[in-house]
Amino acid sequence: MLAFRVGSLLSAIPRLHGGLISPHTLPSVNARHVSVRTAMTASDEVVKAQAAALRLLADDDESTIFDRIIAKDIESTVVYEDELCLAFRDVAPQAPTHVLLIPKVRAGLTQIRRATDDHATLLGHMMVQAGSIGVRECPDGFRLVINDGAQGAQSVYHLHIHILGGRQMTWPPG
Ligand code: TR5
Repeated sequence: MLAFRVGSLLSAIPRLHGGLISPHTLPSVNARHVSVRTAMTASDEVVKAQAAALRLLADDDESTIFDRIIAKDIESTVVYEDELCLAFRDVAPQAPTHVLLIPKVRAGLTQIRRATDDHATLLGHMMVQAGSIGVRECPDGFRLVINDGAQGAQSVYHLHIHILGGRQMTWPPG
């Protein structure tokens, strides 16, 4: 039942593209917000709808240090923030620029391997933002990394994209 409701909502959400859209293209769950719609962009509205939908997804795993960073209980150097995601500087940088981009609502995404179709809009949004942050911080190029599991050297079980740059990256990675 829950999966059906969330799936229906997400399939009704238009793709993120940043332009203005008609209120009629938005999910009916937002009907009571009609009065503020005219002042909002499509991405504002879609991002809010996606954040609400993500909050309905199960997330039974233990919270992590990133929840405390999101809640601002622990200080971090934030470089980007919106309704869906937060980017902050890694405390132990592996390159001159090392930013972590995380979803504000984990929604079961302890690891990228747990991604489902319900996360597709969030993950697309995060990739777009990772590219924007990367080019802003490292105009000469950068690397995006997602570690998964023990052999992937994952240490924090809240999905995050590493944005690394500011020096020549080598290949293959270690
Ligand atoms: O190893 P994975 O891919 O899981 O990456 C986790 C990243 O979180 C590492 O690069 C850590 O350096 C980073 N990390 C861990 C903590 C932390 C952090 N970045 C910013 N601020 C942090 N605080 C306050 N505490 C951490 N334990």
